[in-house]
Amino acid sequence: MKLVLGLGVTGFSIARFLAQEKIPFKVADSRQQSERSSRFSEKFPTVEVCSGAWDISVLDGIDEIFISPGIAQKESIVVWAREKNIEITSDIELFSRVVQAPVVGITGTNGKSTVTQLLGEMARATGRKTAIGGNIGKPILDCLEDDIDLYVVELSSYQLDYTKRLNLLTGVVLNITPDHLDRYENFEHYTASKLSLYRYCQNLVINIDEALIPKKSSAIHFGIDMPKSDQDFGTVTCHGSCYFLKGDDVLMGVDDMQLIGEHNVANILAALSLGDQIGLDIPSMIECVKSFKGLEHRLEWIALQQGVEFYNDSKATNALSTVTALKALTEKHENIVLIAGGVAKDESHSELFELIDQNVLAVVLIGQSAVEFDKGIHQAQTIHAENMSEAVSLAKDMINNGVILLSPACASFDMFDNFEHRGKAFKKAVLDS
Ligand code: UMA
Ligand code: ADP
Repeated sequence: MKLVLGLGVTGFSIARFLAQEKIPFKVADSRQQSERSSRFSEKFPTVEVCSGAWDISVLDGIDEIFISPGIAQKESIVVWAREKNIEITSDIELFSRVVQAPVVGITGTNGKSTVTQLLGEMARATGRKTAIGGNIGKPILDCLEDDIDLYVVELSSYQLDYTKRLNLLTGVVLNITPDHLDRYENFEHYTASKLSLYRYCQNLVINIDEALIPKKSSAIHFGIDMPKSDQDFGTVTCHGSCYFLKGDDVLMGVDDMQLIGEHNVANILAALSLGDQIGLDIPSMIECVKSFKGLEHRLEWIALQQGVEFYNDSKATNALSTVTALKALTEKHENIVLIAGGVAKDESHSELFELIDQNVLAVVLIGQSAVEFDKGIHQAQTIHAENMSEAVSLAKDMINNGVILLSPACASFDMFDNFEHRGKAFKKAVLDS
């Protein structure tokens, strides 16, 4: 008998897969979620559902566990399963056991979803039937179809931690900076988790600017500077204009991309490198880059109202992503009001606070971290808001022209269901006001 742990979207996708394959299983979820459990029981009336605090007896007769990525390794159910030598498997590994078409894997601390979506769209533009899934939102088992030519899969470190076998045609670790340290003993463990992706790759794409990633001569390298070999991707600045390059060949001007910020230059270089490695043609990829507007909630332009532009960067759930957003916007704007705060990660905020003090007029603070953030910000004006509509209204009072940016540098679950909910609340507050 198999056990599915977690009744989120991953758990449902595993259950659908096992039911279709007629493999007997039961499910367990340690957080009381009557709505989800009853929805599950409606769909799978004969499957046993164990809800509530983990109980070791749930492991009786189990030979393999399929686990959701949100369940930490320190959870007692995982510890007991390991003591009993029960195999623990991710949905990613289950997918890799049955998938026929080539798979590309993308991980990293930041930029995963952007690169995954862009590469997927590039592959579609060249006529390949492409599935885009994984940590980006759609569980990869739900993407399985017979006639797919290519799977582009975003992989989180949580998913990699429960994966022992996987076959990737190519893959990339975009970057590694401290994140999710509540789930890891230390930064080295988190780094090792990210780097484990390369174990499964037949070909490699490597960010040459990322010191923590070992370089390999057989890989395609990308980085912000001039490429070092003909197969590598980079950029060059000439007479004040910057260009994307493959080797010495100019591909397009950086100003021709719709996305903003140097981080997105790196993301595009990563997607081009992966696409080139799997044989996508460069002109089609370039057309795709020129029209790619990015994903919702990632430095998403919302509106221009009376000289003020509004950007939604709700996906910025750590300090570095807000630093990145501020750097991208200060390239073009002098007046910035930032809305930030929520559940802060266990990380250093000193670079963020320094950048805020140098480049931001005022910060509207929301959520649990508001008081702590206020203590760290010295030059920029700070003000506290109880909810998103108050935050937007206070921000508008502080600026006549420039940018109002939601980029919280924090997780959202003190005030919202998730970052999408937070971003939508921001957009509603902007567009309703
Ligand atoms: N659960 C328990 N006990 C626990 C923890 C969770 O029973 O100790 C149960 C919850 O009650 C819930 C279920 O597990 O019913 C939730 O499982 P989950 O947290 O693994 O979430 P899913 O809904 O399956 O979504 C997961 C990813 N979530 C996480 O990794 C936390 C989604 O990434 C991903 O899109 C989805 O699978 C499809 O692959 C989200 C995410 O925040 C967006 N990812 C992190 C990130 O990007 O930083 C890694
Ligand atoms: P992920 O899926 O890894 O969370 P996203 O593509 O969703 O990444 O982007 C989330 C946020 O991370 C963006 O809003 C941006 O602020 C930041 N970001 C994106 N790409 C990069 C990058 N290459 N380097 C640093 N920060 C980035």
